[in-house]
Amino acid sequence: MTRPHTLLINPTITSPSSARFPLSLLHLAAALDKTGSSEIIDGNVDRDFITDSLRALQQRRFDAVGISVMGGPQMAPSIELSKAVREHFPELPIVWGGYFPTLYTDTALAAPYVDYAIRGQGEESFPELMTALSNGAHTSLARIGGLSHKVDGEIVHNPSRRFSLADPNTVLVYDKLGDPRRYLARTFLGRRTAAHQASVGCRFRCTFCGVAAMFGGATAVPATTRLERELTYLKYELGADSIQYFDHNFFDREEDMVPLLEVMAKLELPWWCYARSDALLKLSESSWKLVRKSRLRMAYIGAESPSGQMLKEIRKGTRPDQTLEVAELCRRNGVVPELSFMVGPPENTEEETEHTFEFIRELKRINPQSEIIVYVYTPLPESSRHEKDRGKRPSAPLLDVNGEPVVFPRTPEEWTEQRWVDYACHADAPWLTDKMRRRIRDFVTVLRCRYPTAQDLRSPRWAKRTLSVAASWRYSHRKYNRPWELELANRLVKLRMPQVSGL
Ligand code: B12
Ligand code: SF4
Repeated sequence: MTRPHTLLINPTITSPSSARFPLSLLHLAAALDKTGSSEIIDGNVDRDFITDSLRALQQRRFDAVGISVMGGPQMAPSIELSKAVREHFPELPIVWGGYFPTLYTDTALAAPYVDYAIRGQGEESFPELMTALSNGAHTSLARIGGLSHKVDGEIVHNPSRRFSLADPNTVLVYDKLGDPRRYLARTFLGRRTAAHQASVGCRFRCTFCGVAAMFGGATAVPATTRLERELTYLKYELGADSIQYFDHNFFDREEDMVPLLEVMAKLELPWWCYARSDALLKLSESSWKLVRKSRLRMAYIGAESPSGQMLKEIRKGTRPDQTLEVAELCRRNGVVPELSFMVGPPENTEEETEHTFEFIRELKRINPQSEIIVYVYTPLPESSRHEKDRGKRPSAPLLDVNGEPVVFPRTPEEWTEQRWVDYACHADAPWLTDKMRRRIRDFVTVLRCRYPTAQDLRSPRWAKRTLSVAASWRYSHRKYNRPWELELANRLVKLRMPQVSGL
């Protein structure tokens, strides 16, 4: 049996200074290396990643390339890379994995340069696919869970794979990234922040969320030994001084979290995570003690909406009063809550948006340190939801600004159009009028000038202070419209937005 060789590629999505460990590829590499070998090229640090990928393929034998693809700004470079590989190595199989091919499998496979799509987690499906490909055993493809591919021009979806938390039993293969220290970034948390994902998945099924579509309401917590092994390596071998946890929803059941918090309290690395208001409110005082000891600095909480009705419709499972309460709880515990909202929903667009602005003001009164993130509500198409959830509580048909049904792209190329990149980034939606877009932009401009984010380490303090003073009369009198003077000043100072990528 031949040992398959795989080239794993993360197409560029962000700048080298914002690059974090490409955890997807590190996990895949650990799994692939059990039965073969792998190399990683990360387009976030390697700006010539297409040329370098082609060079690697020229110099060494690979059985396939595996490309990690997320909707939004990563689409265009993913297409460019795939086309280049197809042109120069027409026989080489191209495999797409990650959020885009999981949520839009048929769309990914509609492209002539995508041969295989792995839906969901790749640690089991991908090595099985590679073994089948390297042995020419194409008949065994039908048995690979989570695989979608083309048979005689028809797309075939194999059954999904069960959810699992694979432990590679060793520290992730960071050395495959060259010098892993270049991924340690100066952030709000520290001078050398590393990224890590402890638990995987989320047990909630919010209708709009890509995580629910990927995992279908399942979650798994790692063994404490695994967390301790990774953190010890990151702290003592690489010199990391803080951690950004990418867990989809860090605080799950308290009894499961306590052993992890104990490990983290021992290592005392200031941290950031995704969390839910209800989970934080339910945490006992003894667990909060561990949270403080482990130095949680900031928690990203999906507040989504101030409307109880909308929270029910999207199956969020939290209430607006819990959002207000968690802002206060975080204040008492020295944690900055980073609260994200979805404005501009397709129904009651204006009313819901203005209501959200007022609610944000109330949050700022309760805890002025709260960081606020304003997204546009861009639900997933019904076909992208997890198979267990499709058809359950479907949202009303989405209509554009002219009352016509919204038709989602059917090819990867269409997803690179600016309006769809904006949709994937929760920055715009087809039902928004120009007036509404302007209103949202104006509010955000006034808000972020009035309360510059603590994550902005670049702008000088005097500039932030000046902008805050300049914005205060607009903010206090609710005069958000056309803040031309703030836009002008902003162009000079370039304040940063609070965001996952901004950390
Ligand atoms: C780090 C990160 C980023 C980084 C870039 C990551 C990169 N590729 O270099 C940055 C900060 C740039 C980023 C940007 C965006 N992100 Co992002 N990001 C994440 C985050 C926090 C961690 C990703 C990660 O490392 N996961 C850990 C690894 C182990 O899991 P994984 O990536 O899912 O990989 C597994 C599988 O997907 C699969 N797989 C992945 N790749 C491949 C490849 C192959 C070949 C195969 C076979 C399998 C496979 O196997 C892996 C192992 O099981 C996730 C949340 C999360 N926890 O996943 C959000 C997340 C993926 N991002 C998301 C989004 C929406 C975005 C944005 C497009 C929009 C936004 N507003 O945030 C932006 C773009 C914004 C912009 N204007 O640039 C969503 C995706 C949801 C969706 N509907 O698609 C997530 C889930 C966050 C969320 N909760 O909403 N992101
Ligand atoms: S929005 Fe948050 S809580 Fe809801 S499914 Fe997604 S990750 Fe889980």
